Amino acid sequence: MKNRSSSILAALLSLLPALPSEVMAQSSDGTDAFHETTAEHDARMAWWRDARFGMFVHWGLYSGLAGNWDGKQLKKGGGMEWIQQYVKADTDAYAAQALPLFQPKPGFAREWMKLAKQAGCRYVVFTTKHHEGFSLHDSKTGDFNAGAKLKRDLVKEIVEAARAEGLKIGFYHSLIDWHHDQYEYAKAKGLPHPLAGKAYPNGKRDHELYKAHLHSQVKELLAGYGKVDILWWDFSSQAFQGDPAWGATDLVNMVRTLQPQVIMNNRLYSGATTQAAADESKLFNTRKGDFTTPEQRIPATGMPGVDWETCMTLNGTWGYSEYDKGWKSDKALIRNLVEIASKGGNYLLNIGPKGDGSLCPETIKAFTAIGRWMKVNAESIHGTTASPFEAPDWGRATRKGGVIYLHVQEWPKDGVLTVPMRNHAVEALLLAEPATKIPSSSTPEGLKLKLPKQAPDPHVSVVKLVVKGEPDVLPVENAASAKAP
Ligand code: JFZ
Repeated sequence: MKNRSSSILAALLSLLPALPSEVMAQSSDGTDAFHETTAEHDARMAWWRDARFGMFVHWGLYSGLAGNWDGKQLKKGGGMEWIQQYVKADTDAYAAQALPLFQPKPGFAREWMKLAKQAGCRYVVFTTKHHEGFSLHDSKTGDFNAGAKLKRDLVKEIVEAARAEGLKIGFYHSLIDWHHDQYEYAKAKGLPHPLAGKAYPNGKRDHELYKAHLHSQVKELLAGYGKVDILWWDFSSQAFQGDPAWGATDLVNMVRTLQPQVIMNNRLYSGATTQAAADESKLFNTRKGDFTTPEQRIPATGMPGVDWETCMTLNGTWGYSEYDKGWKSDKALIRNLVEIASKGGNYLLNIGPKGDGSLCPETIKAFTAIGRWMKVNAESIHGTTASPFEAPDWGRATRKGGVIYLHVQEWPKDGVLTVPMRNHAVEALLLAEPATKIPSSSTPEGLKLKLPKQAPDPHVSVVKLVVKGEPDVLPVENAASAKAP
């Protein structure tokens, strides 16, 4: 029987109004483990919002296969971390080919993290386990992991290398598992599995046992490696998600107990958003994750009030393929970073190291080019918020309080840049040539800046513009129509 004082307390508590500042309260469908105020939420998200740029790493047994099956190129195209799915191999056939080719050299992760650091990345998210089911840590749960197979703890090695460069740590963890013998792929509608449509080789399966495996490995990962800053789940379908699929409520509760400050994506409940949805920002629900993950694309506009991160490959594959030569140009990568920052999002740019952990020259070249640009222009990315105005013809912008960073992509032929704002300039200078002051004048069409003849950067030149007062923005049509005839 309940005692009298506790029932009085319960009665009193029920009289209290819901706190208006409380976001992500327990929902009726029990999907939420976040209990925090808006202020607490903003404090937890602060470093992530400032970061704007991170490195994604896809590295696992598929990396050694490098796009080959039976010793020859499987097929054209990307997504080679899915090779087990493409060839419909069971886990034994897959491991027999892939394991011997996965031979991490000592100290492999140091090169990744140095490359990320010099590029201006603030965080790194790496695959602790991809869909193939092979865990990179020394797991006591099962025997398909680096500890059991290689006598290594690759998660520890990667985390230590990242910390040595001062990078925040993100764990990608696949919910989908093509190895575990209790994963009931027949129930996992809408999710890939190499044996889909075939009977379970072991007769019956009990998905609850897979969930227990998932939870216990996540627990090892979150309890054993110090502070974890990001958990990047991957992925669900509408038909298979949340509690039935992954025991999401319990999983998130456990995660938040072990790592109260961790930031999570929403893929415990949703798929990869490779397609734009008309009401994308409205679909987002902070009860189901801290940020949403447009994949291989940049949303058409920003999503005010929604935290989002575009993840993208350098070529067409997440996991290494020796055949994929469709590398994005330095210009495209730098402009993507600028575009994403101008819309208030983060850019998570992928590398796919080889089976020995080394990087191909194209990967090094790409991140080095970004680093060269960031060395001059990082202050226009880190700690900024979205542009106060729509993208003008000449490029994009970001903002840091009273400072507007103008990312000039099309250098004006007449040397005059029109900024669609009524404000007066306090100061304007090029980040590449800070000693040269840029003359400005306020006109009805906007703020005109007289730029030097030559763009200092072949891809994006950045003007730092300090203005008086809140941005007083002109509609971009007006600013554009004000161009010289
Ligand atoms: C997922 C993974 O499958 C992929 O290997 C990679 O890790 C990426 C970051 O995340 O990508 C997906 C997931 C689902 C679809 C497409 C890509 N989908 O449903 O079309």
